[in-house]
Amino acid sequence: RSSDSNSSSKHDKDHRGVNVQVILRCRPLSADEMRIHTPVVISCNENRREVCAVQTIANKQIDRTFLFDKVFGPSSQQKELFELTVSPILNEVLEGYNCTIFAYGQTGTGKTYTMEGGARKKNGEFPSDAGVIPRAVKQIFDILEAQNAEYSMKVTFLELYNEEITDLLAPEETTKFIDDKSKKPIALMEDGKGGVFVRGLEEELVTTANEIYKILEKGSARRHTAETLVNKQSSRSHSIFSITIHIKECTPEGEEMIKCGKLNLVDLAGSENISRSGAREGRAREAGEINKSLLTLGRVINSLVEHSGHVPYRDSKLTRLLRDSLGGKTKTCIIATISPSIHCLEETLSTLDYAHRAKNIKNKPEINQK
Ligand code: ADP
Ligand code: ZZD
Repeated sequence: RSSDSNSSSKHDKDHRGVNVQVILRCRPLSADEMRIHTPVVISCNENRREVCAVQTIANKQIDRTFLFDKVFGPSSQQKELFELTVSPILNEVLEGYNCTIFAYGQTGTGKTYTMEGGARKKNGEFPSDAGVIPRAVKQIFDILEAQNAEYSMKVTFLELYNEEITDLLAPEETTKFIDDKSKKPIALMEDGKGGVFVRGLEEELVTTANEIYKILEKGSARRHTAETLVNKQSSRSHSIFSITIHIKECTPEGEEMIKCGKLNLVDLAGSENISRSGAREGRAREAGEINKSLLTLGRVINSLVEHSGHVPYRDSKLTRLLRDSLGGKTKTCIIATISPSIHCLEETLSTLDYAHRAKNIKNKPEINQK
């Protein structure tokens, strides 16, 4: 067993940082893919945390194996992924850390299934295929209520498409018109402490899980309306849902203390236009499909793992927004999603390479305390 960052002492962590956690999830073949007997080229070994891709070139079989922090095979359930990877992160948020969970992968591999999951049931029941976001919301409230904690919570929900931020929670009247001038101006502002904030972004104070579900419903509806206006927007847009929690606590000396934790849940645009080396020239570029934010994310990851000095955070809105999650004070987890199908092999190898490289990013998490 290699020495993982989580086996090092607290002292070591302070000095060397904590690696970004990288989780790999492979979806099952769809019913259609099964019906036409689509060949499977991926095998997952959850116990060994390995994923193996089998590539046949000129009749030669080449196996490539990748090791991750956790691996979830095609039959993994939503609950299992949540309990093993997200639940521990929520405890850290409640201790006052900022944490970010990204979903990265080709369109159709399960990013949205993983982050959101199945739709809410009409009878108000919690869906068994609910994803990370609704489960995280439920668990945060369950814990806070069990602790009888004094807290306040606010959420934001935004979408980034073509370097433009849309506030999915903006009051109705400001987004009713497609006309740009009638849109509420949203701007990224430097906060003077090396961070950025989104000026004009709606922050909703919430007190129950149900309120958040209603907000997600509102935000989702808006996102889906936009989707019909801009063809296939969703696969090219990034969405960020954030929850900020302030918890009041008393020290053993009876002093009052405020801990503040933030959870960012990020569903990235489909990675299919980004090649292993970064930019994909040719077809995607000609089609104007280069996603500046996704490209810059790749370049930021590269420069962080290669320690190449300048990190190009400022080159895109996504990397400006999530700067602290990439080499900063936030704890970060990337869930990379892949398909088992032979037809996706090239993109799958690209995702496996990308995700595997991201394991080398180190952050320096700090508790926010006042
Ligand atoms: P993406 O967001 O990456 O484009 P989706 O989340 O829309 O992909 O997933 C594509 C399809 O595959 C959906 O029909 C989804 O329900 C299904 N799917 C994805 N991952 C899984 C999984 N782990 N188990 C079962 N079905 C899945
Ligand atoms: N993936 C589903 C949304 C869809 O695209 O319809 S599931 C969860 C996180 C972020 C946004 C939406 C949701 C989702 C939902 C479903 C239907 C209406 C609103 C929101 C959801 C699922 C279970 C519990 C809460 C929210």
